[in-house]
Order: sequence, then structure tokens, then C-alpha cells
Amino acid sequence: MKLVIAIVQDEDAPKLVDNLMKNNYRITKLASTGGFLKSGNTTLLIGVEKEKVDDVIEIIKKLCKSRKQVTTSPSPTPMTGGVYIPYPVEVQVGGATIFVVDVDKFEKV
Ligand code: 2BA
Repeated sequence: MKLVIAIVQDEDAPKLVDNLMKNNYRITKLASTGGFLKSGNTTLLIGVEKEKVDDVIEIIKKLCKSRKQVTTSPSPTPMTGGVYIPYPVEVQVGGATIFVVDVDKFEKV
């Protein structure tokens, strides 16, 4: 068994969860926060048989879009008086960040 950990944008999460559920995958949805943007994203835990991993990844690819987001970063060098002025930085986020890990043991008790 494998555990697919998928970090997706909040906007894509509802459709993705619906689609995975329709395809009989079991999911745990966690509210998470990206370290860089410090804004919300969604982490899905999906436990599946090894043969199903590619299908899950295909569904994620189909439904998760890449988007540009703007964040602010302090200017690299302080202005006169030691003040750092925030300036906008554009980053490309997603579609999705996916990790696939081996599951040593799976039990429901
Ligand atoms: P964030 O950490 O908020 O990152 C959002 C986007 O900012 C990233 O998109 C990337 O385009 C950019 N970014 C991140 N760190 C950067 C840096 N040090 N310098 C410049 N730009 C940077 P994605 O790569 O699509 O990542 C989306 C979210 O997936 C991340 O949100 C984070 O929550 C998660 N993630 C990505 N890679 C990860 C990893 N190796 N381990 C754990 N979580 C990861």
C-alpha cells in the first residue's frame, strides 16, 4: 500500500475531493499552510493500492491548476534610516506538490 500526500491550492480542493470520492478513493483532508506564502493550502492523504497511484496522480493533474500569486517581501537592502520597504514578488504556485510514500502497515481497528 502507498500513501499519496498531495498539497493543493484551496480553490482546487473541493472539486478534487469530489472527483476522488466518486472514484472510490478514501481521503483525509487537512487544512495546511505554505511556509513561503504563509497562506492556506490543502493537504490530502490518500491511502491506495500501489496499482492505483498513477490513476490518483492523473486525477490530481487534471484538476489542479497552476496559478500566479503575489506576495510581499522586504527590500533586500534597507532604505535610508534602516527601514525595509515591502515590495511585491510574483510566484507560480501548483498545480500540486505530491509525495508518494510506502505504508509499512495499514490497520483499521
Ligand atoms: P508555499 O511554501 O507557500 O510556496 C508557494 C510557492 O512559492 C511555491 O509553489 C513556489 O512557487 C514558491 N516558493 C516556495 N518557496 C520558495 C523560495 N524559497 N523561494 C522562492 N519561491 C518559493 P509550489 O512549489 O507549487 O508549492 C506549493 C505549496 O506546496 C507550498 O506552499 C508548500 O506548502 C508545499 N510544498 C512545496 N514543496 C514542498 C516540499 N518540498 N515539502 C513540503 N511542502 C512543500
